[in-house]
Parts: sequence; C-alpha cells; structure tokens
Amino acid sequence: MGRLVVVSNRIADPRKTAAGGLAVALADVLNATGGLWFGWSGKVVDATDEDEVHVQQAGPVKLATVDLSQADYDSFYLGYSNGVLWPVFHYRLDLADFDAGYIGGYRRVNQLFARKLLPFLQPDDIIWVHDYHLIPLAAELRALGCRQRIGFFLHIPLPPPLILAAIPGHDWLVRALFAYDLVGFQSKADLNHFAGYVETEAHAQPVEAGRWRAFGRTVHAGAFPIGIDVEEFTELTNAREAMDMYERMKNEYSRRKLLVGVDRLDYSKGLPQRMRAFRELLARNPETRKSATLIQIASPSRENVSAYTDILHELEALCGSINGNFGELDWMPVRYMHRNVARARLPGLYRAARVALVTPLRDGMNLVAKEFLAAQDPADPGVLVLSRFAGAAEQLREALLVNPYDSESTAAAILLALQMPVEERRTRHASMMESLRRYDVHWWCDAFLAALADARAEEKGPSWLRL
Ligand code: ADQ
Repeated sequence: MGRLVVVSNRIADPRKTAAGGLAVALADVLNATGGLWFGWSGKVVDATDEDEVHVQQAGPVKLATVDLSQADYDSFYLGYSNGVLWPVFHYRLDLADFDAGYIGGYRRVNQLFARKLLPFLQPDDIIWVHDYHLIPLAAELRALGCRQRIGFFLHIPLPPPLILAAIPGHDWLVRALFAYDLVGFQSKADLNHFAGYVETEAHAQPVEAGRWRAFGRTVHAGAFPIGIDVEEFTELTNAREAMDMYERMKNEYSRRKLLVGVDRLDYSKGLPQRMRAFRELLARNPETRKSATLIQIASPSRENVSAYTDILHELEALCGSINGNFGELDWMPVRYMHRNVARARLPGLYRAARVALVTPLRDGMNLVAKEFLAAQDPADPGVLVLSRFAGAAEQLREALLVNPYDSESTAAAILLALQMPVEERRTRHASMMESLRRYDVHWWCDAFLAALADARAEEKGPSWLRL
C-alpha cells in the first residue's frame, strides 16, 4: 500500500497514549507507511499568518498543521461545522443556525486545506479524510488536479433524507461526497439514509451493492462501524493509574452500587433526559435511594457555541434538584463533574461501576459504551444501558437497549440493570466482548483501507471542477 495521508480537523501525536481513540487506531498504519497527518493546529491567528504550514516529525510520521484566521474559525468551525452540520446531522434542526455567511467560510477553509496539503502529496498516496468539517475537501483537491485515491469517513450520523434536505445547499454537500472514491459511515442506518437521499433527491442509480451513480460519477459507500483497541484498553485497565482509581472508587462507594456516565457535554448525549430517568428511578423505587449513586462526568466542549451553555445550565439545575429532593446527610444521589478524566484513569472508574448509562439522543457510534465493556471484570461485569439511537446499538444487541426520550422505561431498564444476576451479566458481557474483539479499531482501519484500495473511481474528468 502507498503512504497513508490522514486529514482531519484536529490531529493528535500518535506517540501519546493520552491521544486515545483515532490516534491509536491510525498509529500502526501511519507508522508503517511513514505517513502524514494534516489538519488544523487549533490556533486562531491574524489573517496574514494563515499561510504558514507547521511541520513536525513524530517518529516516522509527519504532522502538518495550518492555523485559522478569526473569521474562518467563526464561520467554518463555530458557524457551519458546529452550528449547522453537527445539529442537523444529529437530527436537531431546532438548534441549527442557517446563517448564509457560514458556508463561504466552510468552503474557504476546505480550499485552504486543499491548497496547503497539495504540495505534500506523492503520486501513490492514499488519502483518508475524516468527518463533517471536511466534506468538500476531495472536490477541492480534485479541482487542483489531485488524482490520488481519496476516502472519507463520517464519524457522526447521517440523518434521513428529508432532514438533510433542510440544509440550504444540501445538494452541494452530497455532490461533494461523489468526489471521493469511497465514503464510509458508522452504521447501516446511516448508509441507508445516504442511499435514500441520493436515490430520491439526486436520482442516483444503484450500480451494484455499495455503489451509486449520480452527478455523472460513481461512488462506493459502506458501513464501517468504528471499534476500540480492546488490547490497549485492557492494558490500560490493568495499569497502576486505573487500578488506583478502581480501588479508590470501590472503597468510597463500598455500600453503594455505582452508576456511571462519561460524555462530552453535548446536547446529542441526552444528559438531561438521563437525569430525568434517574430521578424517575429514585422516585418510583424507594429501595434504590441510598443504594445507587450516579457519577456523571461531562467534559467541557465547544463552550463558545450557545446551545452548549444552555445544556450546561439545564444539567446543573437537574442535578441540583435531584440532590436537593432525594439527598441525605450521608448520601448524594448524583455526583456531577464538569471536567475531563485522564484517559489512564477512566478504565478504573468504568470497572468500579455496576451500570453504565450511555443514553445519547443520537450518536454516530459512541466509544464510551465499548470502553466500559472492555474495562469490566468478565467474572463480575457491569451492565450497559445503551440508547437504541447510538450507532453502537446496531452491534451491541445484548446491552439493555432503551429509548432515552422515555424516562419511565429507561428508569425501568436501569432498575433491571441494578438487579441483574451475575450469570446473566456474564453471558451478555461475553457475547458483546466477542463482537468488540472481532470488530476492533484495527479491523475498522483495515476494512476501510482495503475497501478504498478496491474502490474504482470513475470519470474523474473536468466535471470535478464544477462543485
Ligand atoms: P464523541 O462525540 O467525542 O466522538 P465518543 O465516541 O463517546 O464521542 O467518545 C470519544 C472518546 O472521548 C472516548 O474515547 C471517550 O473515552 C472520550 N471521552 C468522552 N467523554 C469523556 C470525558 N468526560 N472525560 C474523558 N474522556 C472522555 C465522535 C462521534 C461518536 C463516535 C466517535 C468516534 O460523536 O459517535 O463514536 O466520534 O468515531
């Protein structure tokens, strides 16, 4: 295989474990091919400095980043990516801000990425573009003459056609996907939405399984559910920092059953709904009072987008009222922390918990669900309560699947989880672990890159120029 070039909004140093997830997944193949990882530096600078590319070597891997001007940060990052695409792709049209000015910035930054990346490219490179910030990148690269194989993976859900169609310029976005050789989604549901959209809105013809023809081009598309590195996570679970965390939690909560939630503070994660379900549990089942404690970690995220401040206040108010109404002098039902937990300590927290509440309203995959399972003691594992609207629910059928909008039935599932006998916990856990091991993050990476190597792009003629 040629050299791998990864492009994503933010990049991570693959040598650092703290980077986690994607960096761990891509490290092997980036190292093996002496790859390049290109993205935004995270810095906002004066417009005049935007042209510089910062390059550093991380072992065999080259890391290249560009800065953004304040105007581009506002319209590309805050505006279009996180004010339009993120909410709409998570089915939240009510939270989208369709400001006509944003799309220009979105396109400008994709053009900037294309222009800055181009001089680094070699003829047999394989380019892998990640996520919603960079949908038009391949089209912009093609317009500059790039003929390399390019794949795209969407980490977040793709909504049903009629929701997607609410975005002004939605046809432009989907057309841009046809500049890729392969487009990957997290779940079959997302792939079906893509097929539905291109067949109804763009009158695409399904050419054969996994290929569609529209806009005079053919694109391959498939579902590649992202996994975790089970081995790496098991090692992390057995390492000192996680073990210390586990011991501390076990001592602190020796008389309680611990429930845990770990999320970015994002409206897609269903945090207020989760709190309402927990309140329902306490209200309806007095025996759970004093015996169950919920630790909710919500890491700060995109705090300069207003919808995020609203969710923060709602969550704080709910936690306060639950503790106020149900708390005792020696027991607080909810411990809510608005911060990150170090990656090395997370598995200890997961392992000490009897139940994990992973109840997003919509989620591309949700890796916390998978990490929780991997951190459990197989002889005495905890129970996963999982939203049916997380991509992970397609795979983890032995979790207790819930509708997070329905607080009564979610509360009933939490009760079931707290009372589940050990044999049933073991059987469910073992079956889900088998699937996690089989479809781990290395499978994801290999499967996507193998499909990209097989994908035959057609008709890369001058029509690429007309985005
Ligand atoms: P995220 O929305 O960020 O990712 P998720 O998959 O749950 O969601 O988490 C990614 C990572 O962040 C996990 O490794 C998790 O441990 C870590 N993390 C989350 N909250 C944390 C906290 N409070 N403290 C410390 N670490 C925390 C997007 C999509 C998901 C998709 C991933 C990967 O929204 O649907 O699963 O990309 O494709």
